[in-house]
Amino acid sequence: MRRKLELSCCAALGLLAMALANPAHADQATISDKKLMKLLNKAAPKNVLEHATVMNMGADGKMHAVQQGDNGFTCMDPGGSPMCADKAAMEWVDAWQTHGPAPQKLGFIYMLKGDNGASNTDPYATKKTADNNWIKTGSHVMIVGSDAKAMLESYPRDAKADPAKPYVMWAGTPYEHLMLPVK
Ligand SMILES: [Cu+2]
Repeated sequence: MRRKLELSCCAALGLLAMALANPAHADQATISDKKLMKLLNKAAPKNVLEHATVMNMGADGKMHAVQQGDNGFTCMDPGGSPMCADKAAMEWVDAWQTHGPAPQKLGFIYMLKGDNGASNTDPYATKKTADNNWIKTGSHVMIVGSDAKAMLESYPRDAKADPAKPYVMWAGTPYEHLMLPVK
């Protein structure tokens, strides 16, 4: 049976990180490698995708490489939020998921197809509640990692953000990051 999870881009990434770390964590929908490539086509520029490592989850819950890349990007579509993340961004995801310190790096993520929605204030929320400031962002890119701190200072960091404009997500947490709409 196939089930679609409503996950934020970041919750989805975390899920992927967990799946990578723990193959037994197989509680999600799977898509064919072909469909994955089609979805990823809309999530990042063609050239980036062509040279990226592409990961997909099999029915057994294990991640497998659909494509081995050489440009430092990893592309995947956990929970219906296709994305391509660079190396530092993948480290950031891991830190967030394991509640560790955010890497002192700048990471970058393409999400040109948008996300499934996320809490703007709770990094660990997986669905909308009355008070978790759920927000859905269209085509965007993300700047992550603790080296982004100074850059984030000039952007709105309100709990209720306008996703049509650049804003800081998860402000005040170690995992605050910049959301930049591109359309
Ligand atoms: Cu995103």
